[in-house]
Amino acid sequence: MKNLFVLLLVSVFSFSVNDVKAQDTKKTATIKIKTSAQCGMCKERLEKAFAYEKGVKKSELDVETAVFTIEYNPKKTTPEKLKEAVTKVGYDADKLPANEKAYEQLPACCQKGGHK
Ligand SMILES: [Cu+2]
Repeated sequence: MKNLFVLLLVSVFSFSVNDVKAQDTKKTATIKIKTSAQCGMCKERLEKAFAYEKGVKKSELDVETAVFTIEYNPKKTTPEKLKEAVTKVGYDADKLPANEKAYEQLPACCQKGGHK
């Protein structure tokens, strides 16, 4: 009887472990943000900033289209927070305007219209 109880306990435990694994696969979401980035320096600046951004797993800016693709953990951050983080680096994020102070600190070639 005692053995049966232990067996039951073990199977309940392994079920819950499987549940955690199932959730793991859903831990990543992707967002694409249209930014005002201009060049390769902008790309480096944004990707470097996002390497330390909470919940971000991977980020990549496409210089041609200025679209910033971010893979993130939806439990740790939100699209709103990610967009705000982009504006804090000095770039527009979709409809959100860049943080003025951060924008002014960008080299001239990285400001809007710097590359024409
Ligand atoms: Cu630039």
